[in-house]
Amino acid sequence: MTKPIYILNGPNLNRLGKREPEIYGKTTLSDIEQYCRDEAKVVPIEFRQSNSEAQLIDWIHEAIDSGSGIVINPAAFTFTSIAILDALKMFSGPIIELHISNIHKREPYYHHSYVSKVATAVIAGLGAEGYRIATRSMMTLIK
Ligand code: CA2
Repeated sequence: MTKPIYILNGPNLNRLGKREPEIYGKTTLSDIEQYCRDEAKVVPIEFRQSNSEAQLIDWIHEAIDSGSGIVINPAAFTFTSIAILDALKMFSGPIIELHISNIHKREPYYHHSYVSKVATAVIAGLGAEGYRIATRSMMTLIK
């Protein structure tokens, strides 16, 4: 039985499609979940979102025990959370850091990612399509 790919989403991403469509597009997180499931086909996906740092860390621990790969859009925790970095360091499989927007084109406080220190790859600026690409790439990485 293939171990699941964890696709974890951080704070405010549950509001996607509802504001700032010029930056984040009009696609909702539930549309994105469907893109990932369609792309993954028979590979199981654990698609989760939380506004809580502690919850995200608990899910990373779950992935350490039961997951094959982690795709993570940590949202604002990207730039602040050494706790998420520490949790990801314990994961032995591939990690894809994902951002809908190109964080490097934005304000300076979006330029330094802690998560990039442990990411196998980083995707930024491809909009919701980035999730489809991340899912496809993760399936290659876990083979
Ligand atoms: O581009 C991304 O995916 C981000 O990770 C999104 C974060 C931001 O802090 C990062 O710099 C880049 C913010 C997510 C805010 O969520 C929204 C949800 C709906 C509408 C607008 C923002």
